[in-house]
Amino acid sequence: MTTSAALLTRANDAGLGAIADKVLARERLSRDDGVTLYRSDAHHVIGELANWVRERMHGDLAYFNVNQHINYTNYCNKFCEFCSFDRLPGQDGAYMFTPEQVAQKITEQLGEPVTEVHMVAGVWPKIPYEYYLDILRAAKRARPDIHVKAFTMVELEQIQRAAKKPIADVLEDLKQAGLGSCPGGGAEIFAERVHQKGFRLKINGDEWLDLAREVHRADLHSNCTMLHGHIETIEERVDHLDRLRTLQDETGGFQTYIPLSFHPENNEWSHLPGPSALEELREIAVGRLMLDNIPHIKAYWIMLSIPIAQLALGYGADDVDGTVVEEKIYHDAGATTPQHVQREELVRWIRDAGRIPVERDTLYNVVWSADAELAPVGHAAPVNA
Ligand code: V47
Repeated sequence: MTTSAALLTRANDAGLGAIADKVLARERLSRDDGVTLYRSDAHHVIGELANWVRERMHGDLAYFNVNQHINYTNYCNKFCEFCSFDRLPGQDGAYMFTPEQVAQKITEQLGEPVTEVHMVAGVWPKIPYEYYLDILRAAKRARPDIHVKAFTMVELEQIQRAAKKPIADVLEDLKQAGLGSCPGGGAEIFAERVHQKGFRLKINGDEWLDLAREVHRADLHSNCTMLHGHIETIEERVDHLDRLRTLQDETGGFQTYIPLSFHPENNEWSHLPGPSALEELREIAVGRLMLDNIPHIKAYWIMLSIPIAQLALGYGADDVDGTVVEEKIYHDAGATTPQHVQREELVRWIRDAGRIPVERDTLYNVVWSADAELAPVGHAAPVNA
């Protein structure tokens, strides 16, 4: 770790001295500070500040998991401009897995030490309520000890419509059927201007946050995301982060924040370039600095590429997601990363990045650790907030 004096000098030289003072004193950054961080071109100083916080919280530990993604349908009626994954039933490439097919996908991986299945998909109003319960039950039947992390807030809104009952009852049913936690997608950018321009048929920011609150009230953890690098302004990004932070103060239910880099192929926003590598790293860093109450920042390697995810472990991230197996949302949008890596490869990349690999389960209990003293197996991952 750099000394605080050296870091302060560099931050002062970059015009970020006041922010660095706050970071070192563990003070909360304001919205204006967030705007300053985005406007500054001192990428590496911002990265160093975020790394300082990351090491204060997690030392050199870097988390990964052995997981499997299942995108159970690409039927969708939301027509989001940034999306390359959605199809209408009958359209070329449209699909919807039966509960048996979901079980089959999980059974195919029984030889791998998978601890989590991550299920997200499009939204289709004709899907009956029972289907959602059935795919959860099918997953648990296929692998009873697996943690099912499923359904973004956007899917939950549709599931509640299908159920025609209060969200608290729906969440109770889903838990009974096997739901263990919720992923962080569908948040995009909370600002109403962007919602209207890019994804107006989908729930808006307030609705996403209200549903996340209900999820946390139902004693479920969830993740949170921000889709960046398209038509949003810096102020809208800061607004998004601040609203996540405010809800987290209230509920404490978010485990991980994942900045999602916009991928521009095969969608309505293909004319936009998408974020550069430096912008992706800055997004990780600003997330770490602004979200002082969210324990983990994930560099989702599928989206970032392996080299950028490795760099991100020095820019504020402490997690790289998992082995994944099969991914459609980013690959339909032009991602060129592999869809599957072996557990051992993740371990090697993390070591190459100078960090200590720790395999976690979805709720950040340590499954395996390269340093049993710093992160003992069977215990919750250490966080020094
Ligand atoms: O909700 C869609 C985004 C999300 C594009 O919780 C796009 O651990 C970029 O939720 N370019 C789904 N992004 C992915 C998701 C997720 C991924 C990894 C980990 C976790 C977690 C959650 O992907 C969608 C949307 O925000 N998305 N299209 C695109 N063209």
